[in-house]
Amino acid sequence: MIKKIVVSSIIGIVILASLAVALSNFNEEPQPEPNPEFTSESIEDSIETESSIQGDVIMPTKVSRPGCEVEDRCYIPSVITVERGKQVTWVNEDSAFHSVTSGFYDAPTDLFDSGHMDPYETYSLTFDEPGIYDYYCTLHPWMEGQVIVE
Ligand SMILES: [Cu+2]
Repeated sequence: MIKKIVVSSIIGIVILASLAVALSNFNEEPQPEPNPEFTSESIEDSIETESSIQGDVIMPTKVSRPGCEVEDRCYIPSVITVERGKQVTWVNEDSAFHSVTSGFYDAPTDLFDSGHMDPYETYSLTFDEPGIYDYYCTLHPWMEGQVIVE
């Protein structure tokens, strides 16, 4: 009985597979040559999709080495102002880990901590209380930012 079921399901798979091959051949034949313009457009589209992860603050590339703090570009923007109750989303666009951690490296405030964020990971926070919220990266002490909640 079990053998029969196995055999019949194998036959079923073979039939499905040959159907799929036949169908794909059928689809392939009438298709015209790919339009080069269309192809490049769709490549552009996919690139756009990858870099269009929604974020209010970006951790750009190469901030894992000191230097970004000179022009205040470790988080972009380094200061963001939002209305109370609004959400702020950070995106790690670097290839290294980073964090969004409240306070300063030598004076953390324990209000929030993203933990280590992987490349292209996002972290979102909603700020209900007006105030000035300093934050930094636990891995790179020179990375500092600020959220101003009005
Ligand atoms: Cu960092």
